[in-house]
Amino acid sequence: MKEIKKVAAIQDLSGIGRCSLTVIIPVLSAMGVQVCPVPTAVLSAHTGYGEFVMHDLTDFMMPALEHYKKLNVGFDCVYSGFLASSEQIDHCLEFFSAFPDALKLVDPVMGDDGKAYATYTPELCARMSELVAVADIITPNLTEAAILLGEDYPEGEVSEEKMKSWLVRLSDMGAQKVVITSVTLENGQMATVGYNKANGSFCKLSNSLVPAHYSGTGDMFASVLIGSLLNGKDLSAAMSRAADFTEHTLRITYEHKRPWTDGLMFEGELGELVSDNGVDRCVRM
Ligand code: PXL
Repeated sequence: MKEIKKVAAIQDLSGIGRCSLTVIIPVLSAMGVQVCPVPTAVLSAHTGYGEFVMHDLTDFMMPALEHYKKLNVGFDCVYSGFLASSEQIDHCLEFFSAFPDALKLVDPVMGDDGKAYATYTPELCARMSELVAVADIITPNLTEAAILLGEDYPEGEVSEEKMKSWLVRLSDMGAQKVVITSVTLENGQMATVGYNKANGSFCKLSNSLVPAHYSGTGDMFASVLIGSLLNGKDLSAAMSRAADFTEHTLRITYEHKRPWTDGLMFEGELGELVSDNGVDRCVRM
């Protein structure tokens, strides 16, 4: 029997509006990967609803880690995402250092469409670079990449040259592999761009634009990326699989005219993730 890989997912649990753990658990399970949630907060609904109830679980994280150490559990990947307080940065750092052999993926969740999320304080955003410094791979969207680099959010189309320079600068902050999502390149298509410092290669992937935005899209992308990497794909093949499945679910959601807060209608599509198919469509930049 194939070995089942384990991911510690340091993320929130939001009851309504598919994002974070309600996306990560089903997606990675469909890809044959076990998710061990380390909830950072429990919310009635994600912060995009404007009104929500949130229970911060900062005090839960270290006792949970101590328990895992006592149990001697190993993780193949430690994946951090939505955090509820700047103290949780310290706790994530403890998780990363407790499992040195695990793939360290930091999704520096902070905002989208040029704006920070409601609960993200300037202090929390400033400290996100501490996680980026210890990561193997990071997956910011364009907004988060701009925040990490202290740049203005680029409205409209951006040049490949600018994205290459941002990828290198982000990688200089720590991670060997950097992927930036939600980039509009000069051809007007929705692009994902990646950099692998180990061999100095850049790649890009274009997807046709779905003219809408939905919550949890970044969580979908990062989950499929992790599942693909843990199933043995390389960075460009994993980016392709993640971007193509994300586009597929975006399109279905758009056709059903769902409100953006509902997130992606992926449940009927999970079967597509079970088989290990997908074509590497990345091209060199
Ligand atoms: O998908 C990012 C995300 C995760 N978790 C919560 C959020 C958001 C974005 O709004 O509010 C609670």
